[in-house]
Amino acid sequence: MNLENKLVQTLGKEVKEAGNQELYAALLAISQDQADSRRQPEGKKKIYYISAEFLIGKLLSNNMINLGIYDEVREILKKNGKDICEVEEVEVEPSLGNGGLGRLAACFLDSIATLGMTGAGIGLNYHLGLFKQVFEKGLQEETPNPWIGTPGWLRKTAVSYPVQFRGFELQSSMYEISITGYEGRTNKLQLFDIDTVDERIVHNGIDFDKENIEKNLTLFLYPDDSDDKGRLLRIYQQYFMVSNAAQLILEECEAKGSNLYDLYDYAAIQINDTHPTMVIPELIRLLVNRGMEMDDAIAVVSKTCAYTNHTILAEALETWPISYLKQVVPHLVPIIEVLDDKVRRKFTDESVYIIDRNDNVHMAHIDIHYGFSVNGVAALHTEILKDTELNNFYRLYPEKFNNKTNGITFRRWLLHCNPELTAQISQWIGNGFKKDAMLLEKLEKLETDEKALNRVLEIKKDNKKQLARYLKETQGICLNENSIFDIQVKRLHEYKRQQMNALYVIYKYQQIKAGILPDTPITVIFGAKAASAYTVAKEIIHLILCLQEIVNKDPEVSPYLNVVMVENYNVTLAEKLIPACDVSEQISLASKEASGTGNMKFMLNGAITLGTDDGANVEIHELVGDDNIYVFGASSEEVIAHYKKRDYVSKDYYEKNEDLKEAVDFITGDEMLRVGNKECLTHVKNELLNKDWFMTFLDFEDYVEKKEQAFKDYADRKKWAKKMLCNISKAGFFSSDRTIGEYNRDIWKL
Ligand code: 26M
Repeated sequence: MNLENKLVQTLGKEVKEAGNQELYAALLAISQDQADSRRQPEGKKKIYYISAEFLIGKLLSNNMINLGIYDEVREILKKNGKDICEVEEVEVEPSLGNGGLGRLAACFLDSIATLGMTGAGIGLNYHLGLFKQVFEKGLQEETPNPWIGTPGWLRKTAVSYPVQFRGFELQSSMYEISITGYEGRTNKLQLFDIDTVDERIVHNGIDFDKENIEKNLTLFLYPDDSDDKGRLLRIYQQYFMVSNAAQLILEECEAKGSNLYDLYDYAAIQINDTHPTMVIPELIRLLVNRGMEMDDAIAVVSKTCAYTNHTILAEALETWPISYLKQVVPHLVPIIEVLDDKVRRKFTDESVYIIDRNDNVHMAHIDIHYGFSVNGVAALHTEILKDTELNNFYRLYPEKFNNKTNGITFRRWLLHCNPELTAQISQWIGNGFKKDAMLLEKLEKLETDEKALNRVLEIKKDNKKQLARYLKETQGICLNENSIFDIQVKRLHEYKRQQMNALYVIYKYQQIKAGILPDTPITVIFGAKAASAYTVAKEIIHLILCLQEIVNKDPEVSPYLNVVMVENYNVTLAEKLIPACDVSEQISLASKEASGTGNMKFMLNGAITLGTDDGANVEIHELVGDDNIYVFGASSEEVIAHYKKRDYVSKDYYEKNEDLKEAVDFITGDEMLRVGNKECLTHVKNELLNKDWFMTFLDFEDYVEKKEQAFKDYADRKKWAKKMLCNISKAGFFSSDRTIGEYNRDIWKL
């Protein structure tokens, strides 16, 4: 049956007569059917990607693209007076991730299915996801983000396992979401849950009783871990996730013929950061329960599990007091003690012990000793792990360490989010790049083609108009379409240095006030959620919202400079913002951003990076060369040396640089205090003056200089278009298909 008839049949009425809600339901049903029909037999070995986060975004368009029916559906709708974009709006985005780590997991699932590999994602079914961000009186407030609708992509299965905690047992329910690859196979994202979770216990924003595990276990992604109850709940979640994973994996492998001594011939388990680390002792426990000798169990599990590190920030490396583990999962504690004991017998260096002298369990240490692979997520990051952060482990196990530079799926981050650019690229170089991203290099030859350069600029202009329309409709925000769109969207964190960008805004505001006007008007756009217990991060949001108020309402300044902070930045908004971006802000303190993946998405869509030599920016820099990126700031070596010597004093820079001093003082000046909260603003300012742990002041001068250079260069449209084309043509390396190919070649070996 052709697609249009099928749609009419599913709708039970003519397309013309259907509302967007009905169209969404019908297209969902059709896509589900087609995805199901692409389920192929499983290969002998399967990759299990265990992750506490899968930030998958809306699925309708993505799935229709991957199924090859998107263009036809769009035409059918159009013919009937319907707009596919409005149908897309009906879907609620699942917010099952914080940021880069969760989005990476989602891109990986797409690539695993696209490359035809047998694999599954395993995680948790958070009913209310991460919080939804609303701004009230210049401050971030958090509200629940319910996403599980009917109809939806999530399907309940009959699969269920018992999970033992101290004093009680919970029975799980497994849910599934089909992951269909681009012209590829269909795999599953398997999310575990319990039937007794009760959304009604949430009140007053996102508050709830942290101790009622039967009702709260899978309510939210990572509840507040600033207090003990929140941290305990997190251990409940993590163990629930991995116990289900372990039971599922053993069952599936046995069904395929494994005798469990050869588990690693049937399964590769990728541990995404340390959140799933307890899968190691849990698997050992289950194997011993089935009669295996402890040493054999440890050997088998060690050949099955591989660990990915996503950060060097000490505060983000998980350690759990052993007393917490005893409270939640006492049956794992003896296993962890055996694992620690073996380490102590073998090595004298205390820093590699699993349980330290304060009785804290270092989760990453379990992964490194009892996994067969440890990888970082960008070349620089892996080098820093080997040379400093994990050097003591690298010297013990050099063969385990390897790099896997992150990647992004081009289906979502080009084909779906930028259809105009995609169609144009297809016209220029054919469709091959959709499966082999390196073919984008063919665009290089167009860098001298005047018509092509103009077309690239025209597409960017169209995307800026579309973003302007969307933000007007959804958030009441007005954008100057003729301005430079300078965008920083990512989680709010001091190391990512949104505060440095805010200081630039103040600097520019003061310049304009003094009559020094930019060649082209500038719009600085921010989007960021702050962790609910992260006070300084929330104060930085307040700072930006105050600047938005002051700058945009100043008739002398607003024709030249605008500040916009979008509310509730998420995958859906990213898909609109990124194609419209001119300058991509990637300004973390060198050595602190493990990789970044937004940087890759912006580059692919023709934005020019303004960034430090950090994370994957280093690799972008190498690919495009000095002329097609704006790099500034101290190198990672310099930064690491400052930390070592403890010789960085932010006040010295403040005293020396007049522009910086004026910008910093502005934070608590009269204009700000008229619109903002004195306590908040004073605190931000004092943090910078007295701590500035992420060395904003160190890089400020160079940042301003390179940013001014970029804005000046923007006026030479032809030269700028060349830079854009260069960035697009070199982005192929950052396809997650490449990354997953490497994981499979070096680690999983499917
Ligand atoms: C959050 C709040 C307060 C203190 C620390 C954190 C925190 C920071 C980093 C928690 C976890 C962190 O690491 C995990 C993570 O999300 N890492 C990101 O992983 C992405 C995918 O590999 C990378 O692209 C990002 O650079 C990296 O930050």
